[in-house]
Amino acid sequence: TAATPAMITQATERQRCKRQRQDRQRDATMTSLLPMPEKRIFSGIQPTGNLHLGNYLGAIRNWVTLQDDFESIYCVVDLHAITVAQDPQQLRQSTREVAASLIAAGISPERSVLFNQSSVPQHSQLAWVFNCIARLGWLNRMTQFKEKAGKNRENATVGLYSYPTLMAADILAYRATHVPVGEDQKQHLELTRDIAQAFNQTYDVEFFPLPEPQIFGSATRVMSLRDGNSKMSKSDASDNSRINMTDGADLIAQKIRKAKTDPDALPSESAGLEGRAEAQNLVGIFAALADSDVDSVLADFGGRGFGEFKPALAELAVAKLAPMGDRMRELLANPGDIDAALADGALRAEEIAAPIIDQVNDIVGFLGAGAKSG
Ligand code: AQP
Repeated sequence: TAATPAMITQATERQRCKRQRQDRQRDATMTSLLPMPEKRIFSGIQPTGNLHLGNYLGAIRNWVTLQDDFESIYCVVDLHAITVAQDPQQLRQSTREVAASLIAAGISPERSVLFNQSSVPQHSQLAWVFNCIARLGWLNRMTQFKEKAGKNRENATVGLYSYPTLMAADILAYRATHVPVGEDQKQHLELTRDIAQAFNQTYDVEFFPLPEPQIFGSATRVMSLRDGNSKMSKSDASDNSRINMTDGADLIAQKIRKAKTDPDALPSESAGLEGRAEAQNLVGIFAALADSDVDSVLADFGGRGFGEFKPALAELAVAKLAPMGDRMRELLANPGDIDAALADGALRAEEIAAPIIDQVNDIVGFLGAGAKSG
């Protein structure tokens, strides 16, 4: 049978697509890709208030350990902070405080790269490219936006909505392979992997790695001390809901004493914590702080009531957290030193990110300083 005009159009379109694909492949081989890093960590934390026990046990403590085995890049994510209103003076202060907390917790600004996000422009550049890769449908599924925007969704900023594409850019501007986070960030990390894969497919390149989440420890999701069903969070209106890394010994003990519990004694096995959210949370916190596990804690405390358990937990929390609070206050006495450490970190971060973003620009087809392909 003779070819119809529609069939001819389809064949021409297929040939055009094939030619485009070949062109892109040729471009990609002309530009030899930067070698893929084997083990590189990126993680970030917002300067939006006091860091708390959830941030420490879910993320920061693991960051400290991972410094030994990975090339580690840690970032105070001030660009993310302005997705909700911030007072400029307060933002500057919070950025220094978070950096001081990280150093006090054991992040070494020499061994790791520690900086604030807005000092490295490649994060924003890549975020725009990813805004043009990610689909509305993918972002519409993000539960953090729904939680944070709440009922006043129409009034939420576009930045809050596109937060996950900036987070993908934070990680992939360094082609990081591993991302240590708390349980709550798992969905954003899955989106990062989707964006990396979609970029690679769109441009027929194996450029971005699909970063692995690293969610580990006995307290990957620390809950509020006032409600065992909601996450311990910086933005909770009640300061009694969280233990801040800056809280002194007396305040830590007082918050634990006041923590919501139930009237029953602790069980001897973890199955007995089912349906007891507050008890489960406090035992999980104890296990994480003691570098132990829930079963071992219950083996010691099973059959004993909160009247005995809470003072033991308070003593342990004070022993672990109070020295970090003291160290942080010492560091904050010299804000110029913190600024200098962050500025040095930003230079080192940009050294890694700049060639990666040059190559992204080249792959995408932007003409400019970094362009290699003709
Ligand atoms: N409750 C938590 N338990 C375990 N891990 C947690 N993280 C946060 N809360 C908990 C982990 O801390 C890292 C940095 O978090 P972030 O400050 O950048 O963002 P966030 O998750 O939005 O923190 P908050 O406290 O909940 O802030 P607000 O109240 O502003 O929303 C991340 O790795 C996170 O998983």
